[in-house]
Amino acid sequence: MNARAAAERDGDVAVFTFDNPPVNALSHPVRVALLAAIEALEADAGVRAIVLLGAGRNFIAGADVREFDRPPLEPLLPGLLSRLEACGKPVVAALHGATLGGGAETALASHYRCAAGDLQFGFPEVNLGLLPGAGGTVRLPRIAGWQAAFEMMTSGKPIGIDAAIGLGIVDRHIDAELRAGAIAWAREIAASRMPPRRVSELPIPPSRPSQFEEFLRALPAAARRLPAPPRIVEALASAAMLPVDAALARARTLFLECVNSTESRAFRHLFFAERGAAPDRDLARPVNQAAVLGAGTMGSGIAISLASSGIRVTLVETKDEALETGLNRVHAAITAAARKGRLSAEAAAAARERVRGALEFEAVSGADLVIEAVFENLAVKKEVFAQLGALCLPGAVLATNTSTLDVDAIAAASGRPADVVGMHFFSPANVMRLVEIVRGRQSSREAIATAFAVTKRIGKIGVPVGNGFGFVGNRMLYAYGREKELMLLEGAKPESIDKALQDFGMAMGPNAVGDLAGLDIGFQVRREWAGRPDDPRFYRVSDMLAELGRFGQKTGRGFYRYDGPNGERTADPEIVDLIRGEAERLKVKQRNIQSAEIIGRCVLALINEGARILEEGIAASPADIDVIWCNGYGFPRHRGGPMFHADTLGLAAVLESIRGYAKVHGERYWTPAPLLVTLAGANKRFADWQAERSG
Ligand code: T1G
Ligand code: NAD
Repeated sequence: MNARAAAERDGDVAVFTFDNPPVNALSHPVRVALLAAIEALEADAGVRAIVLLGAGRNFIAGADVREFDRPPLEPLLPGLLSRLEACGKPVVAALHGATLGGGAETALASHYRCAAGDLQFGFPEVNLGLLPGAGGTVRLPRIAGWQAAFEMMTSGKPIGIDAAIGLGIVDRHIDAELRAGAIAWAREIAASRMPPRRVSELPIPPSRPSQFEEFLRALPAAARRLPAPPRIVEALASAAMLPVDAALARARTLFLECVNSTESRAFRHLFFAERGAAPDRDLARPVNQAAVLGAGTMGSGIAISLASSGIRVTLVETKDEALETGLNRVHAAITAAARKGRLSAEAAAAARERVRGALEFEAVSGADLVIEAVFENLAVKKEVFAQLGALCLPGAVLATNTSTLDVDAIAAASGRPADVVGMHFFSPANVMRLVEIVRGRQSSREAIATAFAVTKRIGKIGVPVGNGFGFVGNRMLYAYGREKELMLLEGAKPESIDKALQDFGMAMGPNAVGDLAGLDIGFQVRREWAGRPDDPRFYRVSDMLAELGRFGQKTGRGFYRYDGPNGERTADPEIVDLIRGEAERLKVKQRNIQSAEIIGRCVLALINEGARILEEGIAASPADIDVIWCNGYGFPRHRGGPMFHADTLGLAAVLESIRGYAKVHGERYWTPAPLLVTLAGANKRFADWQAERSG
């Protein structure tokens, strides 16, 4: 980061501009420059007031998160902001765009705050497993009260200009040119001889005796188990009970406890992994018109994302009622997004306008990008891509949303494999942020770059993966699911397996996920899977349920029953007998299985398969696997993803456990990946392997 931060004069007002692209993070050079400026400007008789401003799209997006893995360098932010607040001349913070974390704390340490309409003011530290460590827990409640401080700091969600004014955080809305408006106001303040208004000198707002216990109880159970959220409450409680300096010092101590926690390292690992550079950004082709083939579960979701992000979409179907169902789903979702305030009424109307339906295949002929989401059947997809190859514009990118099929075979059928890529969305496609971008043997750099550019434009995270059965996510899912299926046969109940993995932090247990996605989908895929293990126990329980028509939520029964008054999920005693019968038929002895074994077998199966995927180059880095599993499969973010978690456990310990399972359950599924053996033997981590490869 080439940090530039300097003061310039506008008559008797000095303007200090934070200019540290891309987000004006408060990196060490910026802090050094700010401290020097405060001392120089305070001593400069010609200066009567100081304005703080951010260059580019944001004021300040916070502390420099990259610096948290290095020893802290003076001046530290807490002390620097106390020095800013102590400045003898009025300091006006002129806010716009992202004003987050340390940026929000800088604003609160200033004496007056004005802002432009695009303000995003907040404390997202909790998303990084941290707490506001530079005075936010002391200053914000003095202005906005305890409830607002608690909500803003534990949700991590930013607020806009209206709410910021409503809470008294922002004193003045400048809708003209911000810089000029702030300078004029600063001059006004100086002329009025109003003393610097120091927030930390404001009275501590009253709090109820049980205020902070109530806050702790209000935290979701999962948040209570993490380091940061309870410490945010403790820092707020300290601010209510201790003098300012003691409260600031307590917040700093609690911050350091968080920054050194495994959980915060995991969150920070994902923060940067999710912002991995997209390849060949400048090779991306423009996409103004898209077409989506198939208006089913995925096609309609993909169309919603495209239209809501400004891209015109033609939704193509074969049958009238399928098209109508799809279009209704699209319009209903856009209306719901407007109702929830995710889209303004104008944006929703514009998005609806961008979607049109078609029953004739030729409707794809004008598209810059076609995303195919028809039945998961190779013959059907080959037929479709043969037509696309003939009909589409030269240079149009042809993407398939297949979950498991061979992208090279599909590409070959088009006759123009260079234009074909996989764009594997996750259900519901208008909600899930992940897209696996599959490079075929002949996919061009332009086609791949275009897929990444569109993925970013629709607000999703694109991860590059190689072509192979199930790519990265679904291939690992099969290893994870294999173990849960075997443990079902060995006597573990569906609800026990799901509870164990949810306690581990998975967003949802694998049996409940199966019922949600539809057990018929997986059954269909396994039937067509040439590489299916020749083992009668392999996914036998799911196959049996599908054969019995128990597809899950869509049929009211799967691993669970959904026939309660509100369709809620309940355990189904009948399932235990069904499985016992199958276990007897397969001569699988049933026993009591503990949570530790359930978690161990499922998670280590993930890690071992992940190591194989890295060896084969299907994933480019362990971090990519972590992004896929945390954004596509609900792997707990505070564990950083399967590969980061493996490094946390230690690869030697992981290998030893896998060898232990091999002794009990056989080497068929528990042969350790060679990469794992090598790294464990060298006492290295997956992160070291990645660092050596990226030089
Ligand atoms: N530190 C270092 N790098 C950062 C950064 C930060 N705070 N924020 C963003 N970047 C990098 C990012 O890695 C990417 O790099 C580039 O900037 C653009 O980011 C003491 C402890 C501001 C809303 O949590 O939410 O202050 O990939 O792709 O979509 O109490 O970035 O280009 O090399 O996300 O326009 C609290 C984090 C810090 C805000 C812009 N602050 N940032 O979104 O761009 S902790 C945050 C964001 C703290 C104090 C505490 C977003 C954004 P590259 P981007 P964007
Ligand atoms: P779906 O059955 O809900 O929808 C498929 C639609 O394609 C149907 O409406 C059908 O009428 C239409 N269709 C079939 N042939 C067509 C053709 N020649 N032209 C136009 N439309 C045609 O299926 P889905 O769940 O949306 O899955 C679609 C694809 O997405 C599959 O490849 C699947 O593997 C993949 N996928 C599914 C999920 C999921 O969770 N459902 C997740 C990721 C990827």
